[in-house]
Amino acid sequence: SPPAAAEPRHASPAAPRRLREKLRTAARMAAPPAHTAPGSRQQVQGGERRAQPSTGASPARETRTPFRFDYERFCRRLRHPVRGSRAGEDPETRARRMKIKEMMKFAWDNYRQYALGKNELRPLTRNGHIGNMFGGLRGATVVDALDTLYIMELEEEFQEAKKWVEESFDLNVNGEASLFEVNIRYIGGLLATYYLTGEEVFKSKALELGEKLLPAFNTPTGIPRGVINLGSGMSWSWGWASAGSSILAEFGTLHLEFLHLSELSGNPVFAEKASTAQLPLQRVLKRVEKPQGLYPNFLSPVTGNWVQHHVSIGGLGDSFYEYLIKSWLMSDKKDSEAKRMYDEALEAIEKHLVKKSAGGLTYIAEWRGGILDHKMGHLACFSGGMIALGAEHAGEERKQHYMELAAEITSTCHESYTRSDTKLGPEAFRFDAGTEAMATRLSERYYILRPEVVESYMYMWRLTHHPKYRQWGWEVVKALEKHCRVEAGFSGIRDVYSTTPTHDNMQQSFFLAETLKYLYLLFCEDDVLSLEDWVFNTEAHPLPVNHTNFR
Ligand code: DMJ
Repeated sequence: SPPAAAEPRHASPAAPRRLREKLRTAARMAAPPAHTAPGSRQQVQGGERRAQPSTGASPARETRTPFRFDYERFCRRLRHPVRGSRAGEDPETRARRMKIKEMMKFAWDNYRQYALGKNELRPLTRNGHIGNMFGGLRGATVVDALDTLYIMELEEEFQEAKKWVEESFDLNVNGEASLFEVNIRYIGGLLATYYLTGEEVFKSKALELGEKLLPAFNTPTGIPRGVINLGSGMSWSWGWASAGSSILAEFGTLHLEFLHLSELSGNPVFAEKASTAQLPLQRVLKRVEKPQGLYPNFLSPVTGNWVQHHVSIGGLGDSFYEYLIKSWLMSDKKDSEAKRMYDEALEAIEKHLVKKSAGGLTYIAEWRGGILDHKMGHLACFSGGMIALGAEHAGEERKQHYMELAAEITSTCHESYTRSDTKLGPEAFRFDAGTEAMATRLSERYYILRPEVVESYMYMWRLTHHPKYRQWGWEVVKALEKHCRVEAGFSGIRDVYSTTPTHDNMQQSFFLAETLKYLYLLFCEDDVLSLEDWVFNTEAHPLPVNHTNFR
C-alpha cells in the first residue's frame, strides 16, 4: 500500500469534557511540556498559562518549571504495595509460586546468555531472533520481561535488563514496525516499569518512542494505519489487510498506553490521538453502522467504513473489546462512553456469537458476513477473564449472568487443553462434525507459549477464589515443564496432540511478559498488583488506575 500522505483532520477544537478538564490540569502543572511531539501543539491546549508571542524577556515564562510527573504523590495514592504484603499464604501455594519464579529465571538467563539484545531467544539453536515486527527496535524480550522480573523480585536479573535499556536500547532506527506490537510490548513494558519503580529511564524511553508513533495517526479519519517506519514516520496498511484497511484490534488497542504518555509528559497529544472515548475513534465508530451491533475487523482509515464483515473476539478483534472495559476501569470508572460501548458490544456478541455445543461446552464463534464459523482461537480465550472483569461491575442481576458466562468460556478453554496429549491447547479448536474443543486442521495444532488461557484462570481466581483455577494453572505449569522446557529456554511446540512434540525453536517475548506473569499472580495473594490499583494492558503490563487524576 502507498504511504499515507493525508493531513490529520482531527486537530481537535472540541475535546469532550473529561479531556478538557485533564488538559486544564495539565496546563496548570505544565509549561511547556518537556516532550513535544513532531507536528503537535507546542504547548498544552486550553490552559490558563498559554505562551505569549516572544516580546523579549518575560519573567513569568522564564520562571515556569517544566512539567514533571510527581511519582511520590502517585505512589501515595496506591491502595496496596505493588508487590503485596505477603500475608496469609499456605506453603504449597508459595512453593508453586517459587517454581514459576524459577521458570522465569531460566527463561531470562538463557535469553541473556544467548540472545541479549535480539528480540527473542531461539532456545534450540541457542541464538537470537530479530524478525520484522518491531521496525529495527531490538530487545523485545528485555522490555517485555522487565516488570515480570521486578514483580518476582528477581533483583539481579532486573538490574541486567535495566542496564541494557540504559546503555543499549537504541530508538534511532529506521524500519517498518507494527504500531500495535510496538505499543503493547515496548510502550506498555516501559510505562509499567516506570510506574513500578519510578526509574526515569523507562519514562523517557516510553515518551521518546511514543512520539515516533504519532505520524501513524495522520490519516483522513485519524484512525491509524498498521505499519509505521520509525525513522521517516511514513505509514502503511498491512499488505494482507483487505483494501488498505486498518485492523480493529490494532487501532483499538492504543489508548490505555497513550493516555499514560499524556499523563507522564503533560502533553495531551497522545490522549487526543488515541483515546477511544474521545476523538477521533469514537466519532468514527459511533457513526458507522454496525451489523447486528457487531464490530467487523477491517475498517478503512480513509473513509471510516468497514471493508469486510468478519467479526471475531479472537485474532483481529480481541483486544479492542478488552480495551473498552479496561479504559473504563483505568479511568476509575469515569469513561462511561467506553463502558457503554463495551456493554453493547458484549450484548451483541452474546446474542449472535455465543453458542453451546452438543456436549454442553459454551464457546464464541466467529462471524463472516452473517455465517457462523464454529471455531475458537486460543487468542479468544482471554475473553473469560475479560467478561469476569466486566461482570464485577455490572448491575447485580447481570453480574451473576456474566460470571457464569465467563466461567463457562474459561472451562471450554480448559477443555481444549485437557483434550490434548500434551495438556497444552491448540492455536484454534472447533465445534463441528462431531468435534468439540479440538483442532481439526493440522495447521491449527501448534502452541506457541501463548498466555490467554492462564490469563483467564488468573482473573477467575481473583474474582471467585475457586480452587480449580489454581489447579488448572498448575496443570499448565507441569505441561510447560514437560513439553516446552528445553536445555536453553522454553520453546513452542508444533503439535499439542503428539506425546513427543517437535519444538518450534522460539521463546516468544510474551511468554515472559504474560504467560509466566499470569501464572505467578495466580499463586500470589490478591494484593500483588491489585486489581484495585492496576489494569493490565493486552501484553500483561500493569498500568495504574487513575484514582485521583494523579493530583
Ligand atoms: C500478545 O502479544 C498479546 O496478548 C496480544 O494481545 C495477543 N497476542 C499475544 C499473545 O498471544
